[in-house]
Amino acid sequence: RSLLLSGLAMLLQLAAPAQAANPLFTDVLTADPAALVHGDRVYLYTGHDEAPDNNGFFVMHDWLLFSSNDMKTWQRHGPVMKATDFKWAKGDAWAAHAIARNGKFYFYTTVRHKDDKPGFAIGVAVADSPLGPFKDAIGKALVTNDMTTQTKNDWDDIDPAVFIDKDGQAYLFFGNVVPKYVKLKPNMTELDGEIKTIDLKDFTEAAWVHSKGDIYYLSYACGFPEKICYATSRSIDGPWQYQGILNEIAGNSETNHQAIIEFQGKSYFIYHTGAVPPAEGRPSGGRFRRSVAIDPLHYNADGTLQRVIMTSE
Ligand code: FUB
Repeated sequence: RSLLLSGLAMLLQLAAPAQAANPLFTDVLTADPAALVHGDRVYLYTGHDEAPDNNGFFVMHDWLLFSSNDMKTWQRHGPVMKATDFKWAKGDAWAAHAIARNGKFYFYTTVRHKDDKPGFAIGVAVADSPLGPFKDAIGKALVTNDMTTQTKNDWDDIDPAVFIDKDGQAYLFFGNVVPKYVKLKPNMTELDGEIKTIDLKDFTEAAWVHSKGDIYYLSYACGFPEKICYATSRSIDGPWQYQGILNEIAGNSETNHQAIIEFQGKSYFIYHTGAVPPAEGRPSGGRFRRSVAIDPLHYNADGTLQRVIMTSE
């Protein structure tokens, strides 16, 4: 296909809203969803899997954005940022999370740090609009690997999830194997105090915190291959009570990664799956070729969550 035709096809895709069925998008591979409800729209930020078939690892350069006012029709906005926009990072646009504050939009990301600090780090970028473009807010990592933690795990600073509590205090949750959290200063770009670890059963990665009523929910990828588990607490500082599995292994992707939102009175569980069958002109899914899916989330009267089973719609 000529460059001109490819360019034209891309423009048409950006212009044409997609009608959602699971998985949401089949012509572009999306992973690690993070959704932001702002005004009357949902902004869905995703990672972008570009690994060819049978590749042995992730190939992820940038983050994509989709938005919707009904959770069915999705407008495509294209990439909002790439990992190397952080000058101190060398690539790997892994899981990210966007949040609104102070009339601005903060985008917390997982990226691989340049070789002076090997391993993953968390960056923070800022924009005046949820559509971006996002720019590095501080010119260095917000959380970086110093290899002095007890686990000596150079993936330990991944998968940021920010939560703003009712009193206005913001928290950054993150981690791989060992879940951690830390307060953020009101400017959202500096840590406030020490990083604490959390006692959570079977934690692998992909923390996400939300609240409903008086209950805090901490959902996360557990075990490997990953399921999504969750725990609840009456305080953001824990202790967290394990509540079980929320979503089973997602197709053949081996990882799973969730976002939980409430929009127009309904709750949604947004995650990724590798279960995209091959089709004409469409890449098949897999461990490093994932696709975002959305299903309704239902609460029981006692505040526990009903298990989410992937549907085809
Ligand atoms: O997409 C790369 C990594 O895989 C994410 O950071 C993890 O949560 C897992 O989904």
